[in-house]
Amino acid sequence: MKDKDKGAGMLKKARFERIPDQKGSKSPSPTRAASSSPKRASSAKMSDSRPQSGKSKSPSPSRKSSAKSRSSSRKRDSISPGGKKSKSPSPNRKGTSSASSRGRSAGKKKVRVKSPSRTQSGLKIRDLSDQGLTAVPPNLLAEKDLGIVNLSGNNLKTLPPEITRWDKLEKLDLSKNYGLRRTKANDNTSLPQEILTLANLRELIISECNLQRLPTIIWQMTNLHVLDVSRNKINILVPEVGNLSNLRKINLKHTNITSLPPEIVYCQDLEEILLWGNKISTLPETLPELLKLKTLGLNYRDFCGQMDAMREKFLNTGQVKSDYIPQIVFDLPALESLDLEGTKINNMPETTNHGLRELNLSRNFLNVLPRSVYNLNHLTLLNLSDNQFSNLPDELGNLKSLMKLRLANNQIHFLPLTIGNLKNLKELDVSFNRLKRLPINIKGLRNLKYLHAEKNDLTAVPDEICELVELETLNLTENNIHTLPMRLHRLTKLKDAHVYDRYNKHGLWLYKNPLTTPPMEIWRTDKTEKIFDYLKKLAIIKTENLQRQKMLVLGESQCGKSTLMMGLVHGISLSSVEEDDKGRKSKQEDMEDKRRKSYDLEDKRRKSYGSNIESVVQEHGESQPESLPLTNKTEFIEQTIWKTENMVEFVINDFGGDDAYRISYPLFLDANALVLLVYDHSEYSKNTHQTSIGQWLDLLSRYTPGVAIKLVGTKIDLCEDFFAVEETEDLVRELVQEHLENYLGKLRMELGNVEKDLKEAKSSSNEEYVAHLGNLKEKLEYLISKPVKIIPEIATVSSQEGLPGVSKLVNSIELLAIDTELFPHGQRCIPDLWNKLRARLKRRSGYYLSWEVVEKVASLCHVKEDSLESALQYLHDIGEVMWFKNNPGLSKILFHKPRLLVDLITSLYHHNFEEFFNYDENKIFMSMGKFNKDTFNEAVEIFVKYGQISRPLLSCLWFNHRLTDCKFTELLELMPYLDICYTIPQPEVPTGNNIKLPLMVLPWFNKEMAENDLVEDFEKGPPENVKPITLEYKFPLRLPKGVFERISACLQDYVLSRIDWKNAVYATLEDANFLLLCSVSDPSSCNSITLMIKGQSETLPASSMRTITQVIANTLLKVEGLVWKIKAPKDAWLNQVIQFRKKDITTEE
Ligand SMILES: Nc1nc2c(ncn2[C@@H]2O[C@H](COP(=O)(O)OP(=O)(O)OP(=O)(O)O)[C@@H](O)[C@H]2O)c(=O)[nH]1
Ligand SMILES: [Mg+2]
Repeated sequence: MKDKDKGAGMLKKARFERIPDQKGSKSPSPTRAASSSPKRASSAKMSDSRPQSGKSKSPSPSRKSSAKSRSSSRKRDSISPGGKKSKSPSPNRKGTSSASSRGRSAGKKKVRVKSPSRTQSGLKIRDLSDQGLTAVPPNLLAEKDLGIVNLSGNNLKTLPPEITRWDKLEKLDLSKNYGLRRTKANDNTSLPQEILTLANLRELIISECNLQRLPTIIWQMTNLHVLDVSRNKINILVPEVGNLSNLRKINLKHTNITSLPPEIVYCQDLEEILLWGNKISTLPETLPELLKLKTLGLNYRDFCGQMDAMREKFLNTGQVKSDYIPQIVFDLPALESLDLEGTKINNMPETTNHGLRELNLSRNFLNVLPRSVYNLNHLTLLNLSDNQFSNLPDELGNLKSLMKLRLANNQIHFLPLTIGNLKNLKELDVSFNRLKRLPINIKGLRNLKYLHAEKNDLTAVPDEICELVELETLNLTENNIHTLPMRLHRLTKLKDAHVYDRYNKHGLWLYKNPLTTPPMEIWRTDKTEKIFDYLKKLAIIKTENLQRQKMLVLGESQCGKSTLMMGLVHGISLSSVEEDDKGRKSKQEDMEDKRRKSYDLEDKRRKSYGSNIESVVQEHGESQPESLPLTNKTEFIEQTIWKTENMVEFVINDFGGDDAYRISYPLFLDANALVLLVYDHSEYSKNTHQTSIGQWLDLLSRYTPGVAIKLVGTKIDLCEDFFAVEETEDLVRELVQEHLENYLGKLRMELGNVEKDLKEAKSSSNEEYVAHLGNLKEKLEYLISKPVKIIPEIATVSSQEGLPGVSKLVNSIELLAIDTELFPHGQRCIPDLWNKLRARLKRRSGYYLSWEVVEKVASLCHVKEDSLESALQYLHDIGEVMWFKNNPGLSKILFHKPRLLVDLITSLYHHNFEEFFNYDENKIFMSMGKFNKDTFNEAVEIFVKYGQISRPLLSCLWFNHRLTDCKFTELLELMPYLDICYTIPQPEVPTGNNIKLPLMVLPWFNKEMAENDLVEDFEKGPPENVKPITLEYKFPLRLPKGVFERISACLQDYVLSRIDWKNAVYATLEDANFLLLCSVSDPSSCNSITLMIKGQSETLPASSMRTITQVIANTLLKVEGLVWKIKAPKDAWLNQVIQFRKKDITTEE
């Protein structure tokens, strides 16, 4: 019998199942078969003393009667295949009648299964069953290489001597040949002597041949592995069966035998003895000698025989002991399945059935189990239903292999707490008991699929049940439950409610409970969605102190992020935008329309977003300035505030996906935020994985380890059909999983390498290098423990009409926001003073506030010094301010109007420079910058090629900000702290031609590559005859985009002069020159950076080295998930000139 998980769990009547053998059995020693061991003698003794044995306690008489009544009530309630109804009101039934009728019709029709024509070993298979043959056809006898011959259902009387030709025959089926009948003991005609020549014959089927005696020749066929003699009324199995020393399976069903000869144990390889359909009264005492016997198929009920009511009553009340099941049954060491259902036992002896996988003790009078049962560590099924148990011991938790535990119809008041240890449990049936509550440890049953707790006294459902995410059925019918846990929606596999699946209650069942939450009109349903929606809403509404949270919307350019935000925030779909367009514009403008459609959408977005962002609008202090041409691509970041209908509030940062903006991402990434990682679901494939999802996971792993990520697939309207959407979803899941495993795999491999290096380094007395490796090891361990958290459920949406999937996404975002495991900071009680602080800070003018001002404002609001940091962190988390607490350069200033910071950066970075720097369309360039077309183009070229911006050009770029000279200078001073640029001091006397003179440099825009011979030039260059010291920074996970450029920007404060390339920096310092070079031409795929440094002489330029390495370290350390290893000469380590920890840079002497 196969173990079917599905449906099996819901069977009302206890069922007993076999699990296929998974254990290999050893062959016995040849001596064992014939020996008469002391054990055999002792088991014989035990059996003799049977009537006196009796260790079990008698069950209390009072329990018995109520057990019976509960049992009968349960039966009344159950649905029978015959169509008996359930007491529960009108539940839905699912496919029951059709299934049964299908079953019946299949039974009538005789289906002939076509057998394969060759065996696995390549021998022929010949099926001549049911052909009315009276003799074996000569052509069959002539055939060679026969492996299997099926002659069943014919009218053969014997086999001819020519069968000797079937020398390779492995299996012979002679069943249902009634002519083989044989009555006399010495009549061998049915099976000729020649059969003994078939040395390869392993399986002989001679069942249902009307034999009264088995042909004696069988007992000489010692090569047989399988012998089936079932359905022949032979009455007795002769001792000669012991000759078949290779026998593995013997089928003796319906043979009228009443016992087995003791000699059966000489068949030491026996794994299976089938005895069903016989009235077995005794078993040989020697049976436990069969060390491989897995299956003993017999009806154990026969042992208790016909029982009168009086005896049954005595057994029920424990006044007599039920010792009629032979002790040897409990001593079969390899037995896998023991079915004692309905054997009326009231005690069970200690067992040594160590191989037991299934134990069915249902429908008995048991109230206690022997201790040895709890040591059966292979047990996968334990059925104790319909007994008299009132409790179960803690040892139940030892049965770690259990997959099915059936305890229905007992009088159990409490489940032991150790039940939570049964990690493999898939089915737990505790219905029809007296449980008042389920233990909280139930949350340990992570694999549980079916939980039946019908008809108990449960007054509540523990919240922990919401952890059982595999649950498909939760039957709580007829209890005393008033409220369902609010997090029940986490049980995503619990989809149906009040339905039947093959006569069994399936899904969530709640009938006959005094439920008020949710109310009846909600819970009476056949889909749990309605119930879950209600509970979700309730959970959100009931969440106290829910603070506004930050949401980062990231993904490839044009994947549909901003369009989705329109749908999410305003319910506006793409088609409604198009409708609006049509209403407003004439036909002649069609061409123009198409060109500008994207701008309108952008305009619309801006307007709608704007209406929601009071604080953001206020930050400008005036209406939106005249805007330069817009495209439908987001420029850097669009910020908006979104409050859902259920009052969950977010500040959304919708990032422009274009590459141009990547350098500034890190400032706005935040590990406390919820990330929506958006990708185009219609275009997703293995090939596009890296660009659409992979690179974003990498980015987040580097900058925000541990961040929570919700994957959102857009444009499902462009997918072929529903199945394509689902298929892609599976692929996304698979590749994302693979991606993260690869990432962790790399970290683990690196950790292994570092540990090895560390061992070697420890013996080299190079302390500084050991410290560097130690740091690296800690970082790797930290990152391994903190991978990004991918929310398992992927949202698939479309921004077309109806916004399919969007409301579900809103729902799941709301739930994520109240998940305290993901966002522990999301619910906190905030002192009123902090809100006062917020208001006062916001009222301040300027782009940022110095720390002194912040402290002053705080003291005015009575926010004490020791809570100022927490207050600012809170305001940062809710998006009201930006405070870079861990950034040494920025930690002492506060961006109290984040929108202004965004605008400042946005004005420098554009994905569409050509469109943007259109001299003819923008009078600003002429009036502000005093450019003519040529000088303008020249200045622009210098900017887009080398990243150098002159003062007039910068004035144009910042035109929107309407800056006074003073403010201009203030911002210019601020910019380098953002690590994206450096400034160049200007001559004190204006030169007049400042149109090309660089004022600010953004290394990100530098497109010029270093020449190949740069290293050689550096080595030969001044000071000559000094060999450079070379340091290599190795990045096993590659350097994220923009990091090299940020190092380049940060070096500016410490160098006297410099030359920049896209992939290199050459600079001079007081006492040294250095060259910093990427390993490959593209810094974004660089896995190592080389630093070459030359002092004035051969001595180490210690001070310069410390400064440069500290600048590099400080920049790299801002990337929390980045790991790097420094390769440097030992001398440099010993002199401690290589900096790798976070430190302020101090210039020596
Ligand atoms: N068919 C279809 N088109 C969509 C959907 N969502 C967005 N689009 C189109 O995809 C294009 C890009 O959409 P955006 O929302 O601007 O993409 P984005 O991800 O914000 O792009 P960036 O701002 O550049 O990062 C636009 O032309 C939209 O009309 C959708 O669900 N279905
Ligand atoms: Mg966008």
